[in-house]
Amino acid sequence: MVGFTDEIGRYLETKFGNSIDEASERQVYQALMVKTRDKLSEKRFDYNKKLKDSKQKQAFYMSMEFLVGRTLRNNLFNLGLEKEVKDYLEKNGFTLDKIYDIEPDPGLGNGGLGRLASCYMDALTSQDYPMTGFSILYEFGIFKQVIHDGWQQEYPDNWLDLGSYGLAYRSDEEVEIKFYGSTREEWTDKGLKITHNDYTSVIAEPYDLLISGYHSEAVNTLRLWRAKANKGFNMKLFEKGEYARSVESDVIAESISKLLYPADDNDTGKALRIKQQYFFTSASLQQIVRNHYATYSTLDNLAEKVVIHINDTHPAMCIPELMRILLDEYEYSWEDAWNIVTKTFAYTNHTIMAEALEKWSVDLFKPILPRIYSIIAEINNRFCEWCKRIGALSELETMSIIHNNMIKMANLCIVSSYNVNGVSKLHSDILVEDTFKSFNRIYPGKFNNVTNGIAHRRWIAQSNPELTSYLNDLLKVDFVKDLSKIEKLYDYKDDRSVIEDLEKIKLLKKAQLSKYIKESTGINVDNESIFDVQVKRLHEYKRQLLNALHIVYLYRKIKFDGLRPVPRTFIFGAKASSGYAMAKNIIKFICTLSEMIEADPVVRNYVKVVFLEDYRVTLAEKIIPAANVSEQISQAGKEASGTGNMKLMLNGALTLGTMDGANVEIHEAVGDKNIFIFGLSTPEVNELIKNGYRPIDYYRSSSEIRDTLEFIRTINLNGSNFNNIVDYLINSDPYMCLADFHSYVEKQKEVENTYLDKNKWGSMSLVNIAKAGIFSADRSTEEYAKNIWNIDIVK
Ligand code: GL4
Repeated sequence: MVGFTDEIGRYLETKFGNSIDEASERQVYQALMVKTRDKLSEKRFDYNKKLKDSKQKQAFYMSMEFLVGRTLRNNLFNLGLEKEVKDYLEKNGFTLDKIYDIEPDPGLGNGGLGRLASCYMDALTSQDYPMTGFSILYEFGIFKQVIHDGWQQEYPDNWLDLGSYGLAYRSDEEVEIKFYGSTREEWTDKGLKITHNDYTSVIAEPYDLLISGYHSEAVNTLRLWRAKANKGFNMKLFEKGEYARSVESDVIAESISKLLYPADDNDTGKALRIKQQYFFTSASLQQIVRNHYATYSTLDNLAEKVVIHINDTHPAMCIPELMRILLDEYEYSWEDAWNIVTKTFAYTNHTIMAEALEKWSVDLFKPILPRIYSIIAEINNRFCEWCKRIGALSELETMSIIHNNMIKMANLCIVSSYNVNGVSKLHSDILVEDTFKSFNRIYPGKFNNVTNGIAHRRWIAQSNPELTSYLNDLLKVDFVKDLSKIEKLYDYKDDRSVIEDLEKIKLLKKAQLSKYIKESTGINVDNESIFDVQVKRLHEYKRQLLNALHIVYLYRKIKFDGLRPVPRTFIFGAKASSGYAMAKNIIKFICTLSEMIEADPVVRNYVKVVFLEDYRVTLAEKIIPAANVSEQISQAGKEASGTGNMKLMLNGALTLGTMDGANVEIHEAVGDKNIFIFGLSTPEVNELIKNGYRPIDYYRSSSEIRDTLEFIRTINLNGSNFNNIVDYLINSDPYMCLADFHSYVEKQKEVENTYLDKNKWGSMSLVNIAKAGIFSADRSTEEYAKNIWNIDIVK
């Protein structure tokens, strides 16, 4: 049998005319990417055959974002080829890690929501569940962040130049997507016939990224659609003399798969976003229906064989699109079509932030998608009629799908799906008790919870091989296959020698990160200092600002009051959406603190602030294993779940957090003694809002707050001042940084004191690792598969 490394050698010879010892790193990279893809294709062939023969139910996961992260290491690891390849390359003078570094990090997502989709694909595949992901092949993923003079600047991320080797183009499965035009209703002997005329069409080209599982049979597909102009269509218009319209398709196609919208949890309300959403949902639905019909010659059993998951509201147009296909292309009656549709879709809500609950103005939407609009309007009419009949008329203002000339996509999803879930216990409770209370009353049993999880193979086995191999030797259980087994570590929570070993590994990971920090920022950090990490998107509700206020507090105390705290390195990583001015100000503020502290010969011995630019999956893999403290300090009730909190815990960081999102469940898992919880709870936040939150009262009654804020007014570095931030905190402070300030500062002191007791800290850290099993994406996806999707593994 020809071994994998022989194939690499042969590829280099036939493709480049080089033997391995003459090849460049780039050539070796290309050979590895292509040959790994081919290997997965082969494997997929067998898997697909089994899947087809079994005719079992399959899940389709629709998401505007899949933040896949680099693929090569993940694939070699999963296929069990990493060691063989590493040895082969080393023998020939190459370092595998350097080859990995050539791969661009496909940034096809903004943050947590997109990364979750990828963790779920990895986990389902590792467990042999049949699942296909659908999204867009963005030419430019999330922008590359460069910090210039403390300000974020955005640069295009041209990932496809070196990233495309992993993709397989499937020219045989192109589909046509129609925009604009008008619809015509016509009564025929078969009933009402609706035709869509004068439309502009675009072609969706499929590119497949094959997803490997860890020691599994399955290879699943992430299908990414790329938009292409429909040339044939152009010609017809051109002949009709409609020259300007003849190029419309080119213009639309050019833009649709051009770039990922760089806003996490808020919607910019752009026509292009509507087109992107419809483009990929229509392409995916057409393909699903076509394949189903080819197998069964009917769509009557669609819901028995297919479940389509809607990842937040972005793919909600799946719903009217399936209605359209059933009504207009397969001539189903409304009732029969609706009966199928309402058994096919399940929806996850990922945020309750008002600005993130997608709404489209009818005036914007209707001309772009006239037929889809008319279907949504009809769904809404029937829903409203039904509400009248069941006596829910008074709640229609919140539940109606179209209200005040706006289409509310979450309402469309709830009405049309058979299941709606939130992403942590707290978040799911808020959905039924508050955000979607009325819906929960009229649809009892439709709402439930699946707490998020992480692909632990990436987030410990691959990114922290030192810890993984130590735990493998110590525990002698296969926790990489089944993370619940890591709980065996709990038996060692009082074992000093294990605690010391873990501490040594942490120090090693800290040293590796320090080296990176030095290279990328020039800052020397002390590896013995507490590595205090806050990495996530920059959002006011996540309260990076509260963290910064504590840093200013420490700065003042050290400089003016002689405080000598345990040395600490505050590490930040965060992208701000390009149009989000306050978020960009906060980055500038943090960078200014960093610079100010570096310039102070005393303070810098105790505190360092490092802002690492371009936070992304690859950088997370470096930072997370090195963290001692995991900052999860969002205002209670605002962070739906968080998943970084889980990754950090699994790598032994202690959570300093509010009772928000999945922090609540981390607290439950590790117990009160092994976590640092502070701040207002969700009911307390709500109470304070009800009574009228006045940040100025906190400012007036606390000299610490006053001194901290007034000190910020005196900061003036290179002409920048932060009066705007101070005024914002005193006058509005929508996420209550001032209300939680004291509680946070007190907890930070406790963190510091605990760190001094190495043994205690080490034991707490160990307990966090041991109790992380429930946060594996294997557990979450198993819940989806069994409780919501009703799918089986492929045998
Ligand atoms: C998010 C939530 O903000 C985040 O708490 C959650 O972990 C993630 C995945 O469920 O989804 N919602 C949006 S929008 N972006 C997110 O990251």
